[in-house]
Amino acid sequence: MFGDQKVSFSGVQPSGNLTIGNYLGALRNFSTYSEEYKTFYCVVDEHAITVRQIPAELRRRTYETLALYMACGLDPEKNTLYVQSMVHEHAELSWILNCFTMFGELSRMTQFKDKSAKHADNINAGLFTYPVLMASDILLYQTDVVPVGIDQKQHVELCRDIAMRFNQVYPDTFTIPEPIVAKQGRKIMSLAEPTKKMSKSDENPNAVVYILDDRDTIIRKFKRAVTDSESEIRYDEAAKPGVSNLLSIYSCFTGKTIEEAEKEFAGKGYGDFKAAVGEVTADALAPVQAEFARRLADKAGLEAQMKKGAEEASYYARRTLSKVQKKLGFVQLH
Ligand code: AQP
Repeated sequence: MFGDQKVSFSGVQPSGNLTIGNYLGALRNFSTYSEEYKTFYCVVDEHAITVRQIPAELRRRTYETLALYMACGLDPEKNTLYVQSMVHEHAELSWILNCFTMFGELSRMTQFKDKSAKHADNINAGLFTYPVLMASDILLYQTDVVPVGIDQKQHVELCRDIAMRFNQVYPDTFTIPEPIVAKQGRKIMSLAEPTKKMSKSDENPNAVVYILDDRDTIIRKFKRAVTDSESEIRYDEAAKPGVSNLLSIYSCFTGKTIEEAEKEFAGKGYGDFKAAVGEVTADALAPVQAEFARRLADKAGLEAQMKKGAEEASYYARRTLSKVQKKLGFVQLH
């Protein structure tokens, strides 16, 4: 909360091409808050380097992610859209909050366990303390709500614990944020291994539908999606993870309930069903892709937005960081 205005904050890593998981679980929900809340949406490039990145690709994806924010309906006049590394307070608060976060807490984070297994040759300290930087991102803006997919809920819960611990020692410092996890699209699964989350860094491109995939590619990927050896189109995550994931995606893109979708496909084969999921996905993404292309072509416009967004964000970030430094006993020169 800043003054009497509630705050929404979230971020997306430019660590790969964005997927329909990122879109349905997070991005498309960001604009829900644009009218009533003060909103900060950040391209979290500092998080992305916990895994090795190719510099030219990281740079390109940073522009693309910002263009996608706008293409997903985030008006830069109503939302503060910026790049994390351009606001140095994120990294500074992160150091301070490291001193308020327990080793045991970080060891329990599921994403750390998953990513350290996947990148066994590079289990760096940043991968371990990633949730502290994320807590800093959120707490700098006195955030009330954090719209995220279910995989990030554990990190927002840790952020709450860190904030409460800090507030206990230094009262009234941080607003305690709430994770907001959408009912639909909270965890879109891989098309190749539907018990695994769809991730932008997945090495198998057929497992993932990217927001920017063309229509034919989208339809082809859905046609190849792993299902099961039955023939019934029914939602049952445990017994039929592939079909259930496709039903969720269909329901997210059409606005129909799962029950309505099940009825619509009763008696139909998997082939028709998969083709229909591909069609509705391609239809829904077409306007986002067109707007993305328009925004991306205007490099100077994106850079002007990066500058403006960083200036706006810094104003709020500085206020919180100064408050924290003062409470801690750091000397303030005026
Ligand atoms: N499969 C998903 N279903 C629903 N929501 C998802 N999100 C990610 N994958 C899914 C949500 O997207 C937002 C941005 O995610 P992120 O960039 O911060 O990183 P992540 O959660 O680690 O996402 P990825 O795609 O799996 O990235 P990589 O492969 O780099 O690790 C978050 O709100 C997230 O919940």
